[in-house]
Amino acid sequence: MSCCCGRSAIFCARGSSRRQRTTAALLAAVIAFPAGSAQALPVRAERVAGGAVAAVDLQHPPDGSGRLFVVEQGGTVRLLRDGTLGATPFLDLRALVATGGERGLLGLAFHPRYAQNRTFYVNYTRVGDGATVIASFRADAADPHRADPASRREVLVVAQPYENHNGGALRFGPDGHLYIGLGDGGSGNDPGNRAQDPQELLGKMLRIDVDGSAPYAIPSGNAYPQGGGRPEIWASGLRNPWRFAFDRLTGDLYIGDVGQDTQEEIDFLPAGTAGGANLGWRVVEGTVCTGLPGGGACPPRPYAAPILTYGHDEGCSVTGGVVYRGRKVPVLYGRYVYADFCSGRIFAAARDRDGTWRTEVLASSDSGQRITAFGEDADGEVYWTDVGSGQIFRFAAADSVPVAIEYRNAALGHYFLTAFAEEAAALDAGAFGGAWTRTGFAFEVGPVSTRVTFDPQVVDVCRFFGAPGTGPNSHFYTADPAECAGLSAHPHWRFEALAFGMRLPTADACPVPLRPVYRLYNDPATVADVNHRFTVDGATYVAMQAQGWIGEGVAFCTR
Ligand SMILES: [Ca+2]
Repeated sequence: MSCCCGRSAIFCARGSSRRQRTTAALLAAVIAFPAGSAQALPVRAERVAGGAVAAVDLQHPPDGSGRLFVVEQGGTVRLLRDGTLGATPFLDLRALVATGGERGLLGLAFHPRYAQNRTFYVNYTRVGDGATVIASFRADAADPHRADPASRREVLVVAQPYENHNGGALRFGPDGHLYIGLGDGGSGNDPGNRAQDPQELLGKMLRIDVDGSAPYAIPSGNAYPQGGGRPEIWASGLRNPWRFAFDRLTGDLYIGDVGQDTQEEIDFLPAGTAGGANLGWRVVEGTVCTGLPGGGACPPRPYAAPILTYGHDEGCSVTGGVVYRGRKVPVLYGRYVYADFCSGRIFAAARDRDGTWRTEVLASSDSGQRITAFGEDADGEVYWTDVGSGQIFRFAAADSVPVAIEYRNAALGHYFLTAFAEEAAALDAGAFGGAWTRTGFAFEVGPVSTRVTFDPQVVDVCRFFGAPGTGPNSHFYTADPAECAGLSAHPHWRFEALAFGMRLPTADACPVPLRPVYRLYNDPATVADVNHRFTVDGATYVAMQAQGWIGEGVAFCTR
């Protein structure tokens, strides 16, 4: 079996026959939405910088400096500040790194206490034998924009039998331990069955304690505490986990595992997952039994199934991404964004209430991009690297469309919507008694007393607050002028604001391509605290009624 264009994130960047877009076209690039889709999220690509050479990772140090660091495959790490990549590298490992194809300087992770210890870790394939090296460095004590080359310490070296499938990412988990993703060693179909071999580090997710004894200690809770396998192994059955990341809010782990010939997959290990998960390769590729001998039968042996897969009709090499936790694109909040390197598609996935993962195409193959990595800045804004053009992009809200963001206060059992940026910032900062958290639900609205871009027939929505002690403790939103006037005169309800503009439905329906926002409330006869809730999801609307909420029909229409 030949390898590997179509199997790996980087390899296709070299010698790909696929036509590259011109730089001029990319400078004007806006993520292309699928034509005619009413579900498309109002998101666009915003160019941040150009001039990166084979950028494969993008990380920020937790030191309050606001800096971004771009990892270039050839062996350099450069600072990205104010839209410019520094000419002088922060770190230059070109003399140590074997590069080309899937080899190179492949990953960077800052120590959680970087602000104190100036320590970071890199993952590269070394000159000579191409072995994977995990090494630590420190920033120069006198110059925070320069690493001290003399501070290099080898943490771990893993021999590589082939040039491809080196994995490459390394990340600190919420437990403070360093996670290292290693591919199966390469070739095709894992000829050594290494991913299922507990005595091999290849094809695994390792987990080590870099703060224990030097160069590392084995944390408790790895896959083989009683022996029977290498103690560094935390999870097995990976083919080529090129990029993986932890959700900064929840600590959940998402792994993009590059497939062989059939499926690309995203694996999900929620925070608190015990060591020892087996993600299936080479017995299973995505959800498909390969027929190759491995660790057990397929089925019935229970391998951890991916949450998301796609076939090679949509791409050929998954680039695992991150969960968006930024502020600038509310509709992306809580969604896992990832891409396919070959097709240029960008996806955004979220989990429904019933546990089903659903994914939307943010950018079609028209994006023309060759996306190798996603990364976050300190604020949770999400960037990505396009090796085709050497540019770095980030997500931005399309057309500055206002969005109503839903919050929940678990102590009050109370939902709240706001489209005011200042109010959202205050809630995020813990004002109003704290305990308000974003639910991840948001919908597009229009500005007050002006016309929304997507619809001319927009009215202002009144927001009321029912104070505790005088009746139901709740917020209430209505776009009905009669209801607005009536509640304004009511002794319990206090008018707060014109919240946002919305298109009203006609006969409980929204004109295509708009979609409905449903309103529900819970019955004061059955609960102590009365609440209103809005949702754009018809299934949620039905499910909440089954839980006792009273459906009031379509309140607004949104895009
Ligand atoms: Ca798998």
